[in-house]
Amino acid sequence: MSGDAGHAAPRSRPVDVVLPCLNEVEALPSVLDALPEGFDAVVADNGSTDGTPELAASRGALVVHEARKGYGAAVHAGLEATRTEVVAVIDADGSLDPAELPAMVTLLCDTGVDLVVGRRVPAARGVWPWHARLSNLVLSGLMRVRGVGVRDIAPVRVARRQALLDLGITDRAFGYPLELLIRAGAAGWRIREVDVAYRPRAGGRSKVSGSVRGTFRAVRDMTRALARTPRGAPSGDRTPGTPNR
Ligand SMILES: Nc1nc2c(ncn2[C@@H]2O[C@H](COP(=O)(O)OP(=O)(O)OP(=O)(O)O)[C@@H](O)[C@H]2O)c(=O)[nH]1
Ligand SMILES: [Mg+2]
Repeated sequence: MSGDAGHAAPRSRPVDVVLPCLNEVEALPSVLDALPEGFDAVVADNGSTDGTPELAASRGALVVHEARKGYGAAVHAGLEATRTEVVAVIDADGSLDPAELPAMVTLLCDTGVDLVVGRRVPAARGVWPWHARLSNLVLSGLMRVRGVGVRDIAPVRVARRQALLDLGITDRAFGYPLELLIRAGAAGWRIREVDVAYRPRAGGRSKVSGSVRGTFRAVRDMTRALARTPRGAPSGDRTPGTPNR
C-alpha cells in the first residue's frame, strides 16, 4: 500500500473503527465525538442493558449485535462487519483517545508494518491499578518469550482487515488481544507499539481492571489463550517477528 506522508488518515482512506461496548452508554458519546473525520464507528454489542446500541445507532454508528458473550466475540463480529481495508479497534470507555488513531494509521501505511498497537501511558495518577499493571508485566514477559516484544496487550490496534481475519483468532473472551499478538508474532508480522495516553474511563463500570476480580478473569482468559497457542508458530513455518522500537 502506498503511503501519504504527512497526512494522517486522509479522507481517501476511510477507516472503520470497531468499538467493543458492554454497557458504555455514559462513555460512548464522548468516544464517538472524538472520532476523527474519516473514521467510522462500528459498535459491537453483545448484551448491553443500558441502551448502548440504541444510543450508538441514534448517533449514526453501525451497530453489530452478537449473540455470543465475551470481549473477543464482540470484536470478531465487529471486525467481520467492517468494510475498509485498514481497520482499528479501540476501547469505548473513554480511557483511550480516538484522536491517536490517525497517526497509528499513517504509521501502518507509510512504514509498511503489519500491526500498530498502543502502549498505555497513564495520563493521571491512579488510573491504572497495581493489579492490572502487575498482570500486564507478567503477560508482556510471557509474550516476549514468544518473540513478541510489546509492553502492553494492545488495547488499541490498527491493522489490515483481511490480514487480521486471516490470523484465525479463536478466543472469544479477554484472551483475544493476547492471541492476536501471539499469532501475529508467529506469522512474522512487523509490529510497532506506540505510546498512547491512558485516562480514567468516562463513566460506567469497568469490566476488567477496575477490580481484582475483573483482572483475575482477564488473566485467566489470557492464560488460556497462551496455553492454546504454543511457542513456535500456530501458522506454521514462518519466522517469529521481532517487533517494535
Ligand atoms: N461487547 C463487549 N464489549 C466488552 C466486553 N467486555 C469489555 N468490553 C468493552 O471492552 C472495552 C474495555 O473494557 P473495560 O471495561 O474498559 O476494561 P478495562 O479497560 O480493563 O477497565 P477500566 O480500566 O476500568 O476501563 C470497553 O469498551 C468495554 O465496554 C464484552 O463482553 N462485550
Ligand atoms: Mg477500560
